[in-house]
Amino acid sequence: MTDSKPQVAVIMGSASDWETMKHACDILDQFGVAYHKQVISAHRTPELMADFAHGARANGFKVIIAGAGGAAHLPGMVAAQTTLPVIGVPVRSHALSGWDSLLSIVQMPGGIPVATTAVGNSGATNAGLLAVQMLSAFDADLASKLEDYRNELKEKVAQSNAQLV
Ligand code: RP5
Repeated sequence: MTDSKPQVAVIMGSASDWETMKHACDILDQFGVAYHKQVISAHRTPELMADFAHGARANGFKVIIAGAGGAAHLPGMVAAQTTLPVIGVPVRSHALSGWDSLLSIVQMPGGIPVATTAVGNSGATNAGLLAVQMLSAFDADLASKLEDYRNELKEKVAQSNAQLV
């Protein structure tokens, strides 16, 4: 995390979500995007959730990443109370392996979008990347870093092919 004003808020329903959500923060660190991270529970701290969502734009955030598991209402309920883009990360649950999380987050009613990622760590990684890509629409330096990132992915595939011989 840099010293500049956070552009991204990474929120999660419980500290138990951190093992997943840290993958989003790792990406933001990698791209030098300042972020704020916080546990906010839709069910256990509904007033805090509402205050956060209503104040998010005024507090300077550009994108919100929200991760939750089980009855994962946090992304949708935050999206209902802000017009900032919200990226929802379904955290893998113990009881239903994240099916519950995914369906809770993805099936939003028309009018209140949540950009839902894959379940678990890769979803959190992609949430970080998607936030960077959103910011890159207005930031040439980030756009350039994203090109480098994609080229590194291609290089890794090429290297993995070389290992097949
Ligand atoms: C959700 O309930 C959280 O997002 C978490 O994924 C799940 C379990 O929370 P804990 O009981 O581990 O705090 O609200």
